[in-house]
Amino acid sequence: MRDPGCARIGRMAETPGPSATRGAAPGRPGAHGTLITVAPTGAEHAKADVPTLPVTLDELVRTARDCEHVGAAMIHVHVRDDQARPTLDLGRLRETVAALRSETNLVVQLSTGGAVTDPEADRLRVLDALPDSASCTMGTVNFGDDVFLNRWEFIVELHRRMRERGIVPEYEIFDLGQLAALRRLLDEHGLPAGGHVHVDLVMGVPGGMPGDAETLVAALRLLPEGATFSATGVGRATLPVLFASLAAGGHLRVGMEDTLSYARGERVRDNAQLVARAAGLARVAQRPPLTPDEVREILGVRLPAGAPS
Ligand code: KMH
Ligand code: ZN
Repeated sequence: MRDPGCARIGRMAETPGPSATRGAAPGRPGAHGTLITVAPTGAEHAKADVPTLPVTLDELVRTARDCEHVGAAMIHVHVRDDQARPTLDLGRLRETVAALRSETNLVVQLSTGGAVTDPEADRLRVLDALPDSASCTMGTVNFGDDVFLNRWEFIVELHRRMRERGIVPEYEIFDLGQLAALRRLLDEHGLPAGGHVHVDLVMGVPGGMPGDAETLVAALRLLPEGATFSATGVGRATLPVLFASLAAGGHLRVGMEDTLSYARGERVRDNAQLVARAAGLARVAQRPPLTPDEVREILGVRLPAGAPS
């Protein structure tokens, strides 16, 4: 039997017309304010090269508190092992989710993207840590000199398990064709947990879509109707994407996962510096930072079944 969500999704999957384009205006849910997500660590940078990168649980919790204080509402988390290497160890992920829940009010999102070398089984197991939200990348993309592999069956399995557990996905989009894949996913497998579609446009990865205003606008007409979106510009795309997203009624993801340079010739001091800048610009745009509880309401985030509160 087709999922009850499919009637609505069937309409979404039609070729986007003028009404989908109109949806890009500040009429999107939550567009009176700005969801600021911090992505503090990632899987790519080495602690030896970036000594201020938060890699221990203590460093992560301290960063999370500082970022919440200056306007973040969600945290996108990659964890590291004792040698500061990326890991998807389930015990460590559970401990991290618990610590962030007890020390902050942030919406806790775990990465299922991991590092480019992580096997699918380990990436799926991330969901057993029962975060509020998890990333779900909508296709394979060249990633610098590497390949970030996301097969169709794997994507469907992530989506299915998140629905089962009540974890709200953030669909990560590295290239425009991945928005067509998102429409197919929703059409064939129904709305995600929470009943709302939220997308993050990850722009400026070498191998993916460029990080500029024209490409962001092109992405908007491919978004499912009623979806919200954040945008992330990697490296030198950070500021063009931030301004374009704010102007288009979108939300922001910032952090040291994506950005290590604050200005020409100036290294980022810490994640809170990037969040504070995003929050200041969001206020200037008359779209001040949304609180974590406002974000829960917009994205449909509830504590996943079985998760310790
Ligand atoms: N580290 C990248 C290979 C995600 O977190 O879901 C993938 C990534 C996306 O960062
Ligand atoms: Zn990530």
